[in-house]
Amino acid sequence: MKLIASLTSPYVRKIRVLLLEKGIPFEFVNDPPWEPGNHVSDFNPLGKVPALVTSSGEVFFDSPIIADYLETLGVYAPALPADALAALRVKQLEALADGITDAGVIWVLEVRRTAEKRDTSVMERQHGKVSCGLVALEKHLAGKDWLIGDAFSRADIAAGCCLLWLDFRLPQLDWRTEHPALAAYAERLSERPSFAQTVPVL
Ligand SMILES: N[C@@H](CCC(=O)N[C@@H](CS)C(=O)NCC(=O)O)C(=O)O
Repeated sequence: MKLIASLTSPYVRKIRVLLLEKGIPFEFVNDPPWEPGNHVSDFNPLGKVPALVTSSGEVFFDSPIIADYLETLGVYAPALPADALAALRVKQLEALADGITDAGVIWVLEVRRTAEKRDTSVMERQHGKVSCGLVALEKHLAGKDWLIGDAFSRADIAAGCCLLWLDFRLPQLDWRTEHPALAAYAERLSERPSFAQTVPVL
């Protein structure tokens, strides 16, 4: 199994964490999609990472689909509940965490434009999505150890990758001051070996 990937993508990190949590061996192919001459579109026509090439050569993208595929392998520990509705609730929170990351990515890309090209209304709109998303995540956590029930799930993997990516790319946001419960949760997640082994590298 091969993961077409980059060392900084929060979506790639979700899959790396999941593979490590499940103990599934894989080849990490570092092919950043922003680098000229990359081969990502050979695997994903959208030119985005992650893409997973299975041992039979089938390709899956994007990260929630890859995560669903990994669940079909039936490897312990499951990151999704067996019950379909309970699984949907986990995926709903995964979508929330991924959505915060999506808004953060648009915001970062806007920040990187030159001052005369930068559209502050785009930055404000995405900032709003990140802020509302964080409030919603904290509400779901509600003082518990994990987002859903009493078990670590894909929702926690997505939330951890999102929160730790905000630290990495948007340190000016300082979300930890406003969300101490989420900050403590992110700290706990970052101590898991799967997270410790996948810290973004520039
Ligand atoms: N929804 C996708 C998002 C993937 C994504 O946007 N990946 C970024 C890296 S962080 C990418 O490859 N961007 C390249 C591009 O947009 O051209 C997923 O969950 O896999």
